[in-house]
Amino acid sequence: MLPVIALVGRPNVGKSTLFNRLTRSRDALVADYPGLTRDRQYGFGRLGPVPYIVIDTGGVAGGEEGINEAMVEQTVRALEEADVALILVDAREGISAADEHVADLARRNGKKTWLVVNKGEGLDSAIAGAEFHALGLGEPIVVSAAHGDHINALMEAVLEDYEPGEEESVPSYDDDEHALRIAVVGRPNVGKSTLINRLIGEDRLVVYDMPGTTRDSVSVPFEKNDRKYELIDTAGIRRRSKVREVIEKFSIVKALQAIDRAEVVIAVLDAHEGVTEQDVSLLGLVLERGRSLVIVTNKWDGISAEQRKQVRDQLDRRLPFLDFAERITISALHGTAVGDVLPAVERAFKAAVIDMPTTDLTRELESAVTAHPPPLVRGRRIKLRYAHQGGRNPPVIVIHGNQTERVPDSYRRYLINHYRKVFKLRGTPVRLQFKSSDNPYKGRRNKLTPRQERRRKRLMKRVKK
Ligand SMILES: Nc1nc2c(ncn2[C@@H]2O[C@H](COP(=O)(O)OP(=O)(O)OP(=O)(O)O)[C@@H](O)[C@H]2O)c(=O)[nH]1
Ligand SMILES: [Mg+2]
Repeated sequence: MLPVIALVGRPNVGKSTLFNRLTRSRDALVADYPGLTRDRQYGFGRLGPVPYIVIDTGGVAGGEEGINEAMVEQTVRALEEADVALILVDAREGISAADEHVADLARRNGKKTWLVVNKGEGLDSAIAGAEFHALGLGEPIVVSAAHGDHINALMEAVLEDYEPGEEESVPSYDDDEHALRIAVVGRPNVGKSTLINRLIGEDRLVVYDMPGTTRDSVSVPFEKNDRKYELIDTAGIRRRSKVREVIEKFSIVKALQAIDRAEVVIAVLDAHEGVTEQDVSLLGLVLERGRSLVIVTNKWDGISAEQRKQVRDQLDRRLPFLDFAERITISALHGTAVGDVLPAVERAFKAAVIDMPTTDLTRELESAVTAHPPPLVRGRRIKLRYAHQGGRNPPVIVIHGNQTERVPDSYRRYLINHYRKVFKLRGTPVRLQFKSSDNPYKGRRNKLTPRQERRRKRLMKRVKK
């Protein structure tokens, strides 16, 4: 499971600025998707070898007088969900009553905490940090979220005890031995458990106990048509026999852990409720994590033709950034169209793990460019020369050329859509990366990546023993 890091602190200390920096690595490629909300409180991140989940708190008004009730509540909730808390304070303003209040909350929570002194650019760390010892939260670490100073060192310390992320091994589509991991996510009561029971088959009753904490999810292995699957259920179902009405507690963190583990995500919406704010942010996070996706709208029975049209319109309007995903309307209760779900999952997975030969990618680049050339920038035309595949699940297409940093978003989208059409990339996000060959030595450094650095350290340790 990914470590969960909460950013807490009084208003205006720079929590959101740090959040953006910590999630940027994952976020960078999301620019190609219009309509995706950027105002997030949860995010995936990875700066060094250990991937993580970050929670931003605040954005709630709290005045001079300290922090208000809503902030306290948000802080406490984030602390509960997190493994580690970063407590932010402001180097320029010194300790305030609100800082002491936050420190108190964190201490009471008992999780591992780090004291982060932000806005420290241009300051001497020892001097800037000194007064914050008084908070009793250990050694202050002075950083600048806005400028990026000491952020890597901070995260290295914070994540030291956690396992580096495994090299993601992407199975091939035809691998019969591989159990395809599917996360079923959605708000409480949208019908996730009913859908899961339907998918697995009526004859098999899903019996498992309530997971220990709200953060655990349960995995349900099953086989269908000679294919192995593992359903990751975030609903927290209880024994059906004992509890008819399932009471769920919605935990975004739990959904994120499941999304991280899965290869394909089934996002379940409720036709009666339409697309809610929570659905939009959860779906944005599926995209951010680069997972292939099937959108299932449940409870399609018993709603009028007019309501159906409304829900369809809402999907178009609110989720333009997910136009690549197949949409299925079902009734999990009656079983209507449930049979369409797994085939759509299969298609999404197939697209996500596709192999695209360099010759085909380059040929298609040429044909796209011929049909509709990239714009002139400062009198020079952007040149796109060749393309190759840079990753799978989701597919990454790397395009080499000149002035590629100037390719407008609209042109990126045009290229993505072209590739989508040609390679039938339905159901999966597609990422474009540009590499400029204006100066082949630019940005190349004789420096180990954090991963290599870590490996080197490990080896050295072993040698010394
Ligand atoms: N000088 C300096 N300013 C910073 C730094 N980090 C953030 N800021 C500024 O501080 C202000 C508040 O930053 P936010 O990231 O919105 O702070 P926040 O803690 O999320 O605030 P709330 O969500 O309202 O509680 C903004 O004007 C930022 O540009 C930094 O490292 N140095
Ligand atoms: Mg904020």
